[in-house]
Amino acid sequence: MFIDKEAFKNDFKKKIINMYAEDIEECSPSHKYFALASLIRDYTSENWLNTNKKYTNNKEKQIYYFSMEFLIGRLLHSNLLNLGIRDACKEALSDLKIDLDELEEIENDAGLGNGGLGRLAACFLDSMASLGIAGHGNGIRYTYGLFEQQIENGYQVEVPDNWLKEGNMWEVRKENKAVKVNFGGKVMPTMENGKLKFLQQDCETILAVPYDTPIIGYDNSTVNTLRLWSAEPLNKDFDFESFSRGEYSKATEYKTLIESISQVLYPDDSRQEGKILRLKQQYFFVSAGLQSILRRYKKLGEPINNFHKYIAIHINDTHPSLAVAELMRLLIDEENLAWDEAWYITTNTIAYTNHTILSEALEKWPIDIFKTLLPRIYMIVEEINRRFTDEVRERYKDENKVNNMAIIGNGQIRMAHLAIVGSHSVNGVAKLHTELLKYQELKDFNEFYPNKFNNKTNGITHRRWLLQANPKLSNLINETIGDSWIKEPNNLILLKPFAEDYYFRKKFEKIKLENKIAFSNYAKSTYGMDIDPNSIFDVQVKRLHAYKRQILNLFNIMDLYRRLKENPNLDIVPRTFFFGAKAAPSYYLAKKTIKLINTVAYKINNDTEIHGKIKVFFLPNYSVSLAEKIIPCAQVSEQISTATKEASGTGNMKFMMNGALTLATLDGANIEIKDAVGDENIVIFGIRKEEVLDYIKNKNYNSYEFYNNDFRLKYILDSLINGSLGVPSNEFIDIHNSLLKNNDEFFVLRDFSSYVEAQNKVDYLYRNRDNWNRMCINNVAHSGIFSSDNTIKRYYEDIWK
Ligand code: 26W
Repeated sequence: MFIDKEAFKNDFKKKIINMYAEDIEECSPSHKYFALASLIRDYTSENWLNTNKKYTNNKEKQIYYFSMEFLIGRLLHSNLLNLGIRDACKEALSDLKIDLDELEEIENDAGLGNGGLGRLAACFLDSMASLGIAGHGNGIRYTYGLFEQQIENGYQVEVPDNWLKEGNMWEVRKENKAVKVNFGGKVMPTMENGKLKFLQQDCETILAVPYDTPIIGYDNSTVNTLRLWSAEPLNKDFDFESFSRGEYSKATEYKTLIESISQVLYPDDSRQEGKILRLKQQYFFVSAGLQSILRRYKKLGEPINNFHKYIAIHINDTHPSLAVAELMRLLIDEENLAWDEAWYITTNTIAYTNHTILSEALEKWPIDIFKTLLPRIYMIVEEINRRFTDEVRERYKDENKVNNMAIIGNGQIRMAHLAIVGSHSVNGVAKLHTELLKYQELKDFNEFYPNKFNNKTNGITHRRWLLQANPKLSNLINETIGDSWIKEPNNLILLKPFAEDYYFRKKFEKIKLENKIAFSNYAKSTYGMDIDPNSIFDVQVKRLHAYKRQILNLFNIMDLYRRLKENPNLDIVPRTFFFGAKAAPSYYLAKKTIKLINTVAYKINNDTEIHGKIKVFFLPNYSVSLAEKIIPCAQVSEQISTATKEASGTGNMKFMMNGALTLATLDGANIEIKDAVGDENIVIFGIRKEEVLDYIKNKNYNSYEFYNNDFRLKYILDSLINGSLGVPSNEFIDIHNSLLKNNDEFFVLRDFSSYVEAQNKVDYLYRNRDNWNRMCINNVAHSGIFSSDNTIKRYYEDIWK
């Protein structure tokens, strides 16, 4: 898109007057941000309309990505970049004495996700639009996103994330596109024109109102749509009669109850409790999404039997698996299709991605809850299950197998099984993960459906994670190899020869330092942290979870600290360790881990004896926009999960793309990163999948052995409970227990020694700074294959097309 500077300035001034009746001189920075965002949305409206028209006129196949989470972060910067007008805007605003970077900082993050799964959905939206693929998001417009994390006295405190408080300029409320969603009631079989029909009676009907956000492609005039649904009462804001009687809280009770459906994102990935509201959320957005897709489809004038030829629905983990049953319901009850026809369409429309093998994250719903809330859907799931188990029984004559594979079993509905049976493709998110699904976790299903399973290694949008987050490095790349990599990320490989160029290495090093200085200044002014920009920046930012092993990182730090105390002249390269992580509010051990990190950080950072050689910082409220700040200045990327536990990881890709060295176990996509960059450009440690699986199978791991035989571990674990950390001695007893009495589920003690060695190797490698830079440049050069553009092309070719 082209903008004329003077015209833009006029538009902007007018916008401010129109929105706020203010002159630009008296207008607050926040109003300036909103006016700018609103103006940019105006600029995209025509392309948005045209994209939709084009899709309809060409009857292009539409892809709908169903996800409970879209962790998109901020949009102003990326929208300006994708429109190709950021430089022009920046100049024009600077004429008006406005700093664009400052305005961009005002935007609230759309934090509608927990972690990798939600961020992946956001990267996919960017890639689909940028590749000109007709792909759209379908999800929930949570009034509150993932909680805001504050740290008080070292503990995580959760504060509601009221991200919409000041408004959201990107979204458009489409009341005319609202649909109804039914809960509860009972199902009445009746005969209608000689056909059996299932009427839903006495149900509670609520209104789903869509809010659409434009998803702007990079330099291609494509504008796709992220449609997020909000729950509202059908026909009354509040009960006027109750209000007149003076029963004020009763008058609004109903409204509040309905609205609670889209009130808040469940920040809970640690355990599966009785979360009826979460089931409601799932049905709510799945049903609303499918109804609106069906309505649009019918306008094409194609027969319903061709639905799957024009529509692909992708379900992001099991959370939207109700789509299988809801699409069946719509096709049978509303479109009058027979079961077999409806089943053919449904299974050819839906595809499913699995994101975890951790059993506690595989959703299961108690039958009674499910049946009460969704009686008609339950009938359909029962029928799907009956037909499916008949087939399994027929094939294997083995009741054990039937029970293991059934969709309904042990009083529960297994959402993963529903998703597998109801879709034509099931994919894992990295090679190892897919192997584990095919040959371990979902082995029976892979045997039953030999062609359904496939791998699609995750990716990240290089436009946000390099072009936007690291402008200095992007400029250097542009100067060196041109800017073709922005559309063809694989072209980053053209940088490889420059790893051998001394002057290039120096320039690269300088940019890393500048990024580190910029972050240090930011951290000083925002958190009061004193950071030495010349130390190595060693970063672990991700959800807090035992399998991700923040504890292992911390144990090395505690060991290093012990060594420094014994010998203050110990020769190490100064290092700053950064942590950033939110813990699910109900995940007790994760929260204790945050307290432990902060406790150790306090002790180390205030000990003058070690001359500031190491420092530890916990960055509060890790989010997309914080990731954009810390990743470009990171030098060591901590990817240290227990082998087999991290499905893929995507932070690992973001770090390599910004020239950090990966310190990793052979888990998830780390393996593919290692294969891409070569053994000489990565530091690998820890036990491999075989050993992990052996331990689990033979139940012969004993963490006490490591505790008893390694004085370092003994020292560290004892210090957790002997008061030497300066907190009451029972503060960390449960972490201690998890590692010893409960036998260390994630093999932290087993991998400790290997990890310390790997960390020493990092220190050693860094001393040859020139060669270190060479390794880092190689990482950037090989990162293009991890662009989500590549991932999306594979989804498109193998699954959606
Ligand atoms: C119980 C509901 C539930 C379960 C798990 C909600 C949310 C989750 C997670 C937060 C899911 C998640 O983010 N998984 C991550 O997905 C990424 C994208 O595929 C992978 O890279 C990560 O390895 C995986 O942990």
